[in-house]
Amino acid sequence: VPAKFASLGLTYDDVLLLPGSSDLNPSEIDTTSRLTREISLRIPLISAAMDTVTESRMAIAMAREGGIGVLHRNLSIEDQAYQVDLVKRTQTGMISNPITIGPDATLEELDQTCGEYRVSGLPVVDIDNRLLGIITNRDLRFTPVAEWASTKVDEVMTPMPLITAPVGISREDATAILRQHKRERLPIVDESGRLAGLITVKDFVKSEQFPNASQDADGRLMVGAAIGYFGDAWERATTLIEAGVDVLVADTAHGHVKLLLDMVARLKSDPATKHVQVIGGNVATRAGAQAFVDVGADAIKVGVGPGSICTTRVVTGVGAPQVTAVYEASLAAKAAGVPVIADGGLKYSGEIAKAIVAGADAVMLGGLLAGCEESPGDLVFVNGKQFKAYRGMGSLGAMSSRGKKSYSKDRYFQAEVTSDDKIVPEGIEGQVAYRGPLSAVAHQLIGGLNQSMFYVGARTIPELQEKGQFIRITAASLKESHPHDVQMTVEAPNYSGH
Ligand code: RVP
Repeated sequence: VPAKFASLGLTYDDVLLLPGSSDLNPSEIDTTSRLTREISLRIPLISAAMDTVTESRMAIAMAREGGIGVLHRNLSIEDQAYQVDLVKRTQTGMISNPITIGPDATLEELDQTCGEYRVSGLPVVDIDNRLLGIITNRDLRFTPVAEWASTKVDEVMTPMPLITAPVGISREDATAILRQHKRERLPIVDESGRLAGLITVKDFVKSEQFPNASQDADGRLMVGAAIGYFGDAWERATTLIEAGVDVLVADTAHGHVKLLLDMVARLKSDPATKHVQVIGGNVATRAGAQAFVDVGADAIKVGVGPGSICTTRVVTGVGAPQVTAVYEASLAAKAAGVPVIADGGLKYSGEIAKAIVAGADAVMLGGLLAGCEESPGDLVFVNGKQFKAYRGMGSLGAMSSRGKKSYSKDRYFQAEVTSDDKIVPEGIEGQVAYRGPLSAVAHQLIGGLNQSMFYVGARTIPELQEKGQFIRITAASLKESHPHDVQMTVEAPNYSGH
């Protein structure tokens, strides 16, 4: 019989990391870490699967920085798959199935498609995908906008013959051709004249600009997407896989549940799905983590109740303080070589290192990223200050049909509740300060982690996990840790009070 009282649970504010002897040069520090059994990231940050945090823009920005975004699932299967597609088409060495347009489309339709995919030109192909020409901003310049609805693409496109390249051309050769002919786009064409891909200058520039980017084997940005376990969950998972998702993330408040474990087991054994990485969760105990190890999960996500917008612990009385929960889960996961993700509850950059020392390989962030330019939702002005909305996926707003249909109620086991006044929320709706572009926010978070590693004397994340030692602290120490006995006059980019 397990003991009625487990031992004391600790969380981020209960501990500090002891400084360790260091013979490092800060520039040697490497934050590369494992996201799953098969995927590594240059920075161990994941944006949360929440409808005020991660849609395609955030996922693109996260992957460019070297982390990854998990697309939320409070939207239809098609819409979520479309978001995956938007990420997979961004910044690539070569786009293998470029967006194209037919010769009979109007310039108005062209303009719409270009806007939707944020591109400035498209290859023109016939029904058999044979390349007929290319149309870009430049070709549109001499047609007044008033005539766009009545002008066909093939009237103004630049027709074949174009400068093209054969399938399999190297990156260097492609760059040389683009440079020699001063072109921005190089269509890749097979022997029968069919369009097989597209290489653009913009993509090359982007890959130089984002040296840490998280890329798949074809050089495309990596992306994760949230799935459930209920109703059409299998269809969602397989549709996302078809769209090219790299990681499926079980997205539920309580993962230690048979239906979900069965789903992970099926995803990891079905020949059509088992190549995709699957993250199981959320759990907060060693037994919960062990259950996901046993069904073959590629990583385990930990966190029941630590989230800044979460009320699960007060509404249900269930949860476990996050540092202890991560440590307990890691005892099961590490023995099996499965990475652990600490999800929720991080308020400051210093807690990334605390999570890692407790046994995490990466952290998932909601509130710390919800204020970014790239998160969904508009800026709100309150008393001259800028904010962005941030809400729990278990909040009334996210689970009710207010606004639009909720697809993710099963995260809180309420899939079958149809009337809004019968919903039992486990989260709140709020707002966080606007923080500007993700690149600046990520810079501060990773800058903090680099300093943690230097102070502990760890060159790599595995070294940090091994060398890092906690000291338990008191409420008086916590007070000492924060600025005290002074009135703050200027907010720092990584600290605005507590
Ligand atoms: P935080 O980073 O502290 O804002 O927490 C984000 C995490 O909180 C999410 O990744 C998710 O696990 C959890 N969450 C999301 N919605 C809710 C809720 O409504 N209770 N909780």
